[in-house]
Amino acid sequence: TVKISTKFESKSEPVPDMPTEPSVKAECFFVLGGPGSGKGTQCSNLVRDFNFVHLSAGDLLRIERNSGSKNAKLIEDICKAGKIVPVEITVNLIKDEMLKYDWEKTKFLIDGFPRNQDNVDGWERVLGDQANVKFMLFLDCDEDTMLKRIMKRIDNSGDEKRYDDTEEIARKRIKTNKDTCMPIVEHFEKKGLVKNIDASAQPNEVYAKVREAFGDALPVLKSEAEPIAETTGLP
Ligand code: UP5
Ligand code: MG
Repeated sequence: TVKISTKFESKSEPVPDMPTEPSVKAECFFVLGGPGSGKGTQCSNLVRDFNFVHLSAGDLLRIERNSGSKNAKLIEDICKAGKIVPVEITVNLIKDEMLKYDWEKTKFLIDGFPRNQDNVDGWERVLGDQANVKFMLFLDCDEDTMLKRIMKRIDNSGDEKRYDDTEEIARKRIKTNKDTCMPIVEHFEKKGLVKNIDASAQPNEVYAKVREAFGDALPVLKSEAEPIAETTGLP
């Protein structure tokens, strides 16, 4: 079974050896969009330029699957079916990663989560009191474009291929996106929490719009935070 942190637990007496939970709220941004819409690409751009931490739920699940842990088989089976893994697994992987950083100094990009109502409820249970979700960035892309991009990635990936990157599974992922993820985006949209980006353009054009959507919410530029030391010309 998976250990779930709940609000209920946090009311119990603190256990001396438990790591203390951060006292500040974590500033988070959900990054959603169908398979191949460019979530990973745009988050990488943001991390390259700004002080964000990028947590891809899909990447965390693939690492967990590859670790051979007790949940590995379940994760593999569900991902190969293009379905969504139970939130108890995913949200705890996300939280464990988040706890590695100083929340006072960090802004988190949560890529590919939440994807269904179970995910929304699980986030609320486990991180609802501790995280402040500023908005959801939605990368809007038509399904033909998504599939073409994934097919191209499959062709170019060689030995690095993701185990869920086959045409058949990609089509299932795209269907799940339409059936279960889009209603979640619409739910956030009704609450005025979605920034919608046309993700069908060239990567740099999309990136310009992504930066614009963040506006004042962008953390400091990396070049401002860590000035590059002057080189002496010596090796
Ligand atoms: N590319 C990117 N942008 C482009 C552009 N503007 N123009 C042209 N090409 C562009 O991009 C995909 C490809 O397109 C790349 O080759 C890129 O160069 C090119 P990428 O940035 O990787 O897109 P991304 O949206 O990240 O696509 P990805 O395949 O990662 O999306 P998925 O949503 O399918 O994958 P994810 O890893 O998020 O989830 C995988 C599976 O894990 C899910 O299907 C599900 O089974 C499971 N999962 C859960 O169960 N729960 C979760 O919370 C999360 C995942
Ligand atoms: Mg991705």
